[in-house]
Amino acid sequence: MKTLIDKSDIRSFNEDGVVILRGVFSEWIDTLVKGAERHIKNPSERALIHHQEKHKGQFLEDFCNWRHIPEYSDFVFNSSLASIASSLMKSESVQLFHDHFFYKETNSGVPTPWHQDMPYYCVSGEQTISFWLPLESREKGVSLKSLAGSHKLNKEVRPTSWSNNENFYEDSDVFMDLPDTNEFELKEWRTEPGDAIAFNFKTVHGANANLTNKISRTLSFRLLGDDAVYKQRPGRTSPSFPDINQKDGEHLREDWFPTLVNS
Ligand SMILES: O=C(O)CCC(=O)C(=O)O
Repeated sequence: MKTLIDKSDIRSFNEDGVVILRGVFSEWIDTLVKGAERHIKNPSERALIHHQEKHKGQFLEDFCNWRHIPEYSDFVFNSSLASIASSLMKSESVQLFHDHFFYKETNSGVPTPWHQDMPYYCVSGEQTISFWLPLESREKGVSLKSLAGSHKLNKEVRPTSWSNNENFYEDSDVFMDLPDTNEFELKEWRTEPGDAIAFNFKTVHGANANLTNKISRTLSFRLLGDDAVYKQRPGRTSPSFPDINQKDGEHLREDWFPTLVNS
């Protein structure tokens, strides 16, 4: 069997907090495109729509759909996703956290601001990973951009609401301001369907607006490693799990967040 990742990928993921993996999911693209097409016709009640006055296109994001989109669950349970995650995170166990869909229509004009994912989540830990999978070819300027090493900041970056840039939580003193992005090495790549950008939940990342005449569909799959545990946040998280009924420090409940690997 072809080795999908090597030691230098593992080193980059751990040192930079982000790595590009070329062609690792090529054989899954038809399945995921089919899932995305099904998804666009039937977004969940969690879906958010972002729009900017002067641009005609919309930017839709949606979360946690693997249970009702069979192509997504096929990918989660039957692809190499979990085994790659285990190697990159150096974790014996891999648990599914959630899937996140980004659908940007042509000329949708809404950027994804610089942010870390972790502070929006009811989770803490060092062993976390997201896989960002573009379903079309993406020029570097409309691909994911990340700040190398930002996963090692000693405080979490204050989360904001993407629609109005206001603080996401009322009590946000425990967070730091977004650091000067120019002080980090920028990691961004032209990407093709089948490639994945893997990054830690604490890596600061963002994406420019889609001002092209091509649609842009991306799936991010979020996974947890050995040391990831529940963390109560000072308000509603994104995605939110209102009835989760867990305490700080507990492993996330298996019935909602299945274990994919436990070696
Ligand atoms: O593709 C995008 O616009 C942003 C992706 C992102 O923020 C993520 O996957 O966490």
